[in-house]
Amino acid sequence: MEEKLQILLKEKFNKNLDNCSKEEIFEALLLLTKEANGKLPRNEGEKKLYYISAEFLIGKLLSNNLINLGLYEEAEQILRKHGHELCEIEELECEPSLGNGGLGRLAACFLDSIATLGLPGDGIGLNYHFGLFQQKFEKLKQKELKNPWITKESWLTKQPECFKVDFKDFSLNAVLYDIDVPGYQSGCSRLHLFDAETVDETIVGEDSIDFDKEEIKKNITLFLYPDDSDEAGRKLRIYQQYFMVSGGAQFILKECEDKGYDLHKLWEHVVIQINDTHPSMVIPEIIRLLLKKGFSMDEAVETVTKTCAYTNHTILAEALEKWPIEYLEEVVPQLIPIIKELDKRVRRKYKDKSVYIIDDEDRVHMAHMDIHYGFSVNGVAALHTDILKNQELKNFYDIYPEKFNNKTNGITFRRWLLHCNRQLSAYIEELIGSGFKQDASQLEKLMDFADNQAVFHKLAEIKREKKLEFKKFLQETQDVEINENSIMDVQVKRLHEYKRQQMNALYAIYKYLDIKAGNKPKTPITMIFGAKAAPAYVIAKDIIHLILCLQELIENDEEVRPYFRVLMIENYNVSKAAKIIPAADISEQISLASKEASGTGNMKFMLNGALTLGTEDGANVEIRDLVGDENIYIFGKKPQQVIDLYEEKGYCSKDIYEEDELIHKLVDFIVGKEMLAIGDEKNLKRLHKELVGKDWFMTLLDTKEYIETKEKVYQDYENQEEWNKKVLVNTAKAGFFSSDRTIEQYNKDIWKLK
Ligand code: Z57
Repeated sequence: MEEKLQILLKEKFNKNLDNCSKEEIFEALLLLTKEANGKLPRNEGEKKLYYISAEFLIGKLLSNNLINLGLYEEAEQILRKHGHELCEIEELECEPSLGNGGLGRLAACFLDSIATLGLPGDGIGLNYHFGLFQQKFEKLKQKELKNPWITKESWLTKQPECFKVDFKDFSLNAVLYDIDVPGYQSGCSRLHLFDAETVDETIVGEDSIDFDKEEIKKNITLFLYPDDSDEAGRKLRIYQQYFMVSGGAQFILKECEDKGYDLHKLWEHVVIQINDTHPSMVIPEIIRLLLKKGFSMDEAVETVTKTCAYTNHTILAEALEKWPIEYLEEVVPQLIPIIKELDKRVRRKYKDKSVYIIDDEDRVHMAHMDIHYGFSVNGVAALHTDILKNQELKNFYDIYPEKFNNKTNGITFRRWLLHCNRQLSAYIEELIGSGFKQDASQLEKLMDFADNQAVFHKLAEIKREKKLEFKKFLQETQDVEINENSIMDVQVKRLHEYKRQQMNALYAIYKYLDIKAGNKPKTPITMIFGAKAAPAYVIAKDIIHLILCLQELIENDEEVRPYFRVLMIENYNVSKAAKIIPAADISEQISLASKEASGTGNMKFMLNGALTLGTEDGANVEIRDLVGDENIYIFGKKPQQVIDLYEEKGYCSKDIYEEDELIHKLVDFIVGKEMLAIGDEKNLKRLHKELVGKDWFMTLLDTKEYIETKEKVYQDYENQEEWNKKVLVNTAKAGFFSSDRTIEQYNKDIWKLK
């Protein structure tokens, strides 16, 4: 490897390992890794999976590729010999921001597991030039900037194929950029990202994310989920989706035909996993293409239905896509007769209006199309699937009980343990051998040490080391100095009212006032937030403002600051997650019960030895079942209680606010004199009004119990022996949440690949 690196450096820059820059080493390593990826055998077989998704939040690739190729240690040693650190080189890589949050990151973990398990399967998505915006804080508010992540030398490899995609008024050529996905000591899968050559990056301003939404040819793959708060934005979303699925469908059929297979037996050679409803137009699109190839409508419908499977990731009504048929008519008129035919077939069979594809207001329910015309519907955690079956999609479950199944999410342990926590990984290996790297369930062997003081001690030492690393990172990047001896209490995830960052902020107010009243915590506490808000989501941005104001208040309060701090990390993303999570003691998973479909951050924290403080929601329920009540902190109203409150309209935040003195005080602090002296009155008052007058996600319902439980967690931390025992149990029981397990289940129940 050393020789190869030297040759590359010589060729490209006329330099060697001793006199080149970090940037040059990065480029040489990238080329070397790409070449190694290219030499891996592609996972192949009679039947192939296509995982279609609008998001693949793959994160930086250099280190993970090196780990999977088995080259990481060697690269590290060679660089060290010449005075360089691989972890510093890694910092130079731009993070591809091709996803928002959980759904996109899940797709990335899945690709890693698919490749690792040797399954024939690829991803299909879009190559957004600026991806998701980059977040800056300015005047205690979020500002959005573009994130140009594609550099001259990159992981993308342009492919020769090209597919014509027709829209109502024009056509575009869909070209493919591929990224190799090496499995862990295994073969290789691929991520295929469609792009258009007409895209023009110059229509976006320097430090902004504004652009002309009507100029589709120039903007189609500029941004992920551009602001969909107005009509032009929503139509652009349809353009993007159709561009992806039409390119994807043509690509899939071509690969199938090129291998000499009969499209009449498509389902024997192809399975398409539809990741949420964003790619749902692939169903009518494949039907359209098959009709053009001479299929009858009955044949085409049957073929598609046997080929497509749908994953649901949310029960939030606003996240279930319903496109006005007139929008579709203006963008992709060729799909309208097919969608109408699919709807007609449903109407012929079923009286129940709630299962129609086109509703009374002429909106197309994408999920309904997926359920009728796919062979599988899965939720992403046991609780979530139960809610789908018994409430949200009950009328569909009654018709198609055999289609419904659960696939509890998972995460790749290559990135979320082997890479982000090399120290913990090495120590685990010392204790139980290296088998857990291939078979995560072997982590269970750690239970043999559940009473071993020396092991607890070492785990605490590793945690402290990770806190120190994180401290150094924050010092260098955000110019703040945290206390490595404090409790790290972390909530990092997209900002959304249902995730209830505002409840955590109310706790911060509680703690601030409590310390002001003279009650100092024994161990100092650092509360860490990290979250991006959708640019058009007003209340989410107000919540960020609240947290930043609290940070400002406490940072300038000498009485409180030594004991309690609130810090918001700027531009939370995959790379930052990999630094924060191993340093965390407490994992905040406090969504309103029933609303978080699964969560995957919860799994990453558990694996890295943070204890969950959470509600009975999503995969938290399964974490609790695995670790037992004594190793997790669960609080709050239960899912069914919450569902009942919604159905009987039984929740009134105003009543709680009026009746509970403490809550009244905490909520009013948001618009009290201290906060108004720091923040923007308009934002703070709007948030206050929202909490008192509406509080759609029932923050005040659980606030009291949350405060009590969190106090208990901090108190328990003081008994380090007991605490570290819980930590050990959490890591030991995390094996179930390996995405290798998830993918094995997808394959066994849905894909049936060899
Ligand atoms: C997204 O990240 C998720 C659901 C969505 O409907 C959209 Br749009 C984006 C998340 C869920 O909120 C998480 O609970 C879940 O763990 C994740 O998808 C992966 O399934």
